[in-house]
Amino acid sequence: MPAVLPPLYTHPCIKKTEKPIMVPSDLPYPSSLVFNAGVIKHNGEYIMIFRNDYGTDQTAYENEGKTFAGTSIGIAHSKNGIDGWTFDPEPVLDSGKPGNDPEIKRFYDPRIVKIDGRLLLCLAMDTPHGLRGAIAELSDDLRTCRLISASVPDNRNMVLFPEKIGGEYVRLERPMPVYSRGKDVFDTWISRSPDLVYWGRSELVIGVENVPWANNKIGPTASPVKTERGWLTLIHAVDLDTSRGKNGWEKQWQKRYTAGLMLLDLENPAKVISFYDKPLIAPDRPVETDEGFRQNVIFPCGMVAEENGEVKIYYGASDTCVCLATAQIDDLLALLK
Ligand code: BMA
Repeated sequence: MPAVLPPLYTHPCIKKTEKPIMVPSDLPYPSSLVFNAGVIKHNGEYIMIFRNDYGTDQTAYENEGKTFAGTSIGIAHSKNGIDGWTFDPEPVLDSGKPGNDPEIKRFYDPRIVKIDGRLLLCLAMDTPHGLRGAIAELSDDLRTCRLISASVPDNRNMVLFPEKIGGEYVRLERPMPVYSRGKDVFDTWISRSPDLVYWGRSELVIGVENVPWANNKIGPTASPVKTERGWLTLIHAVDLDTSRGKNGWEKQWQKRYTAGLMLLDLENPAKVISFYDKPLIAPDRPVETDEGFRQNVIFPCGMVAEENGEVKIYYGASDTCVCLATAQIDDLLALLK
């Protein structure tokens, strides 16, 4: 893998909407960055659950070293999943709230599914003792969120399949085995659970070495979409290029985040049936490459299949705003021979 990777581009079957669909100034409470949002259809509307970092701005961050006061998880509603988003008045989770577990410093990167009528979330959690991946349940009125289980460190970037498979809950995840491998080389794994609490029978799904344009880490993104041929599954793929200079607000941001595509076996989703060997979505527009907090980042957390064969892919751009891309499911399947 060369140290400096060439420019990468989004596949033409992906149509990105012209502008971000949500930016920090849209929110009714303080927001510096709004990004990495899970989306689901629920009670006749689209529900977006997003990450909100608040408490600084670019000037204070760059010039005064003033970092974020916190990260919260907020909820927005839309009739068409594209525009007209309205917001619940308060975030549903905020680690700074009185009464919260002091061990949990922040929640982020929510992904949402509905299984047997229950709204289930995967969340990343930072604690002083390591990064943990959590499973939580959102109440039907979307007002409260109950933690069901959390992994040992270091594991996060989890995503649940949208239904039980063989009677079990199944999740993709990206553990971070730094100690044994000496550097960031993180792969995508799968685990299963009878009850969302006890997770096991873990298996490797795909390693970084299988993704030609990544040299750093790969992991889950949005909940997979079921098709007749298999689970249509996006991954995030990261390349690190130490020759990259200041890239966004941060002085030392040298990574690029893209999304890839694979098909997993319907009954045994540990099995990769097909993998598309080029990026599906890459940061290739100014909002993704030249503006924002961490440039060269696109990070999908939501994928909604429509009855007309379209899929909506919601992704964070530059860790700063929420963008939307669409594709025809048949076009995506055609990439997976
Ligand atoms: C990942 C997560 C994401 C973020 C990405 C790029 O490790 O923290 O929330 O979008 O890094 O900064």
